Amino acid sequence: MATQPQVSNEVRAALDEGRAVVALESTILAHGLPPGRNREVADRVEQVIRDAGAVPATIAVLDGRPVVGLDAKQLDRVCDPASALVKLSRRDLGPAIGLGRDGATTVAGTASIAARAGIGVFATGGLGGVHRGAAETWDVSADLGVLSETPVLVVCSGVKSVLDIGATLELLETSSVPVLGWRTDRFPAFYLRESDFEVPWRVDDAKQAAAAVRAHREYAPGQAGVLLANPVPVEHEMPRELHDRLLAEGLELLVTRNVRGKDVTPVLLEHFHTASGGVSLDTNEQLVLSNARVAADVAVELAR
Ligand code: PSU
Ligand code: MN
Repeated sequence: MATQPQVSNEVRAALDEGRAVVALESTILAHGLPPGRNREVADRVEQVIRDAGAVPATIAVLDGRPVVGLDAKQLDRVCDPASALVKLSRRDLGPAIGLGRDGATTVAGTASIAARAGIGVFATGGLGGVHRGAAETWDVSADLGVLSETPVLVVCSGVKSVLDIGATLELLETSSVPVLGWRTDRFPAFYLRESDFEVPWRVDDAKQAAAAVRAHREYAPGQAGVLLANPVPVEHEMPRELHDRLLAEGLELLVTRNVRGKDVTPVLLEHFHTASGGVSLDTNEQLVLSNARVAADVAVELAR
């Protein structure tokens, strides 16, 4: 028998009663935000979801068990750098669970566990995507492949400008993943509200978003998820000059330090956070909170 996910009582009750549940990832806590701040964000993001009438379910793997709906102690553990949690993409779930290890789940890892637990809506900061230079390095986040095979709505602020956004959007199209812009015609670029790319579809409220998701599940019944792209609130967008400078530095840093594989995203994020004196941290937190709010509103609408 495979290990069953450990689902918290609160999440279990909500799922049984058909109430709205929003999944949350743990990589952003363990590897995307600095210690201390990560724990605060963990609480705030859950509160935003509760305030909107949904139940949050933060997901990680602890002691070889996928946990859906971390409690306060478990969140402490995920956010404590001393736990040294590894980053679990979907391919890492089997080894981590089978060998009884701990880990923080990425979008790919979280979406897989969420779908298995019956959760259809997931909020995060940024989706992984095609890295610049992927034609040479082959560095394409598993988030894209998983989204093409996992029936979950992912609400995020697009993908970071450190990625090749055009290539990422092409791959989403190839994978039959619908991309919806939340009150925008432009695909957002995480720290920035707009990239150079348009979104194929725009929705202006939770009703429209839920209608698109419902119809997608019915008429495109492969197993593809849906991406809902919500730009960071305008007052929290990063100044463009600062952003462009940090991006150039960050990309340079990857080359000089020879960073590869799953370390690329955390190293870039860390550079942004330290070199911006915390400006990017505020942006990061605010966009996650905003995505959580939108995800909860859509989850409530889907549960009607
Ligand atoms: N984007 C962010 N912050 C993050 C991540 C992405 O703005 O913390 C994390 C997510 O967990 C995402 C993962 O699934 O990075 C993608 O990593 P990779 O590029 O190694 O697949
Ligand atoms: Mn990668």
